[in-house]
Amino acid sequence: KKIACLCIHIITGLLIALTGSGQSASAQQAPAPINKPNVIFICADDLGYGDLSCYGATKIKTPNLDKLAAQGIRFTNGHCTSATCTPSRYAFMTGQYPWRKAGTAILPGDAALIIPVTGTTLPKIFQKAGYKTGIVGKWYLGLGNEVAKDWNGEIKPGPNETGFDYSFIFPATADRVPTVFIENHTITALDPADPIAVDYKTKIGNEPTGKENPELLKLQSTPNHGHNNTIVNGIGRIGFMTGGKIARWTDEEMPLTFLQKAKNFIEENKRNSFFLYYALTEPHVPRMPSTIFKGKSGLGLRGDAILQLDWAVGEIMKQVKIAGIEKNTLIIFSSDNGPVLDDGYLDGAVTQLNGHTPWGPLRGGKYSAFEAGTRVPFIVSWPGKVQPHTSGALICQIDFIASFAKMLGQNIPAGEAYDSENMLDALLGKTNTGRTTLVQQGGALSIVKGDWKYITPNDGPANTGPKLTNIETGNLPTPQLYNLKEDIGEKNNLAQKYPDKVKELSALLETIKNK
Ligand code: NG6
Ligand code: CA
Repeated sequence: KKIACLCIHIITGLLIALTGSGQSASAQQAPAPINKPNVIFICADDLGYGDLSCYGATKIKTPNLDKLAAQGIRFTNGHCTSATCTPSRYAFMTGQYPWRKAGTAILPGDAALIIPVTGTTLPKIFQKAGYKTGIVGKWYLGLGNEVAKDWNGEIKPGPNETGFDYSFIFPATADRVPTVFIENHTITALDPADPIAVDYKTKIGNEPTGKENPELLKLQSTPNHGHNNTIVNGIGRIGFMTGGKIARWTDEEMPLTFLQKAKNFIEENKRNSFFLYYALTEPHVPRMPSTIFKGKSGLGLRGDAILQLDWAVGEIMKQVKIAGIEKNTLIIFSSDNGPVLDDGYLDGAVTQLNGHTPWGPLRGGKYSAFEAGTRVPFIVSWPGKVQPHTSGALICQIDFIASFAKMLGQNIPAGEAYDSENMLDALLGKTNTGRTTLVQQGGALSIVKGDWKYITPNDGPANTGPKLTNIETGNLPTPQLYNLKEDIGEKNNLAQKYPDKVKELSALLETIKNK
């Protein structure tokens, strides 16, 4: 009997350790008050405006996100600032347009931290208001003070120094080494006898690479893209790594680990106000979802990854419900940039597209100045508080800082986060009017004002090229002007017809640039 009893204790202890629900009743505080709702920002990676059924997709079904949208606000003019990841994330973290600062473009996987450790950040706004803050998922804003760093010790500064009480991340992208989890400052499950080293310039160690040993790959890299350095889990990566064998995640379990960590964070903090930034990796390359999702969408691994993403969002919604905090939890769902099909691997995204349109009615995609680069799914749900509807308000993730500062009565020091505008009323559906202007960053900068969009002249190629991602960049050596209300697909360049409009918008852009 004693042994049985002990067993039960051990099992309970194990369950608590695994699920993180070990908070004793006496230690519990009151749940988040209604004026300080929990905020969960779920950010997908490379998900397009047309990738969800609630945004018009017919070849794929995303029931959980459809439900989130149906119970909240579905924004049709919601944006990230930039058509790639790092600058978009820099923008919502700092409230500043990324193109103001050099070094905010796509980073190598060993880059140093690019977010200042002093100064306002989105999570710090919540921290100052007494929230517990956490990030789970993709980081990609650099780590440490130097590129050269010891990955085997404490790795900082990083998310914990820029406003997160808790962090469970991978450093860069899933296609870049090191393919490990970092919890707070240290790589998880790292065996000191097998130290890890990373190099982005020259090969280190003696592990096979995609270039030398393509026969070892389970997912072929697309020729010309690279993605042919160290092979991890049968997939060629960008960058070289050696060591840390046990610590490496496999692609199939990595998103599930993130999901569990996100659920734990919700469970552990259900009695106080919290801010969780849950940075999903789907459907970014390499698309290698958990095996139960493989082949389920009929659209190749990209579609399967979207099904997994939708499921994970449903799991978070369930967790919020189980925790009993549905009525005081605001969930935002969006994406860090627009869609891409072939971003480096032969994963069926192109060959099995089957008529799916990840960009919806928009032109371009990831890397593009056209709308599909930065206009992304954007959903806000807060049951009981936010009335379900569709909003055409022009809003951007960069506005989170000023909006939540307003909600929480926090001041932003002068000169900080100054590109962030208070859009709280739009985010909560009290108005369908948003920003009057927004600067968008593809390769070229664009400015939107009202119905008009002006794309600055740019000498870059008009297409990333059929041998690469094959996306229209929006580059043109002459000005482009579109009326988005009449021409959402940006087909009809009106620059010659309305030279005054071009002048007005280009002058306005210069003013904003010089701010
Ligand atoms: C590019 C990679 C692409 C992807 C992207 C970052 C090549 C040819 N392409 O440089 O595969 O990793 O960087 O994507 O290396 S993002 O969504 O994180 O910005
Ligand atoms: Ca991205």
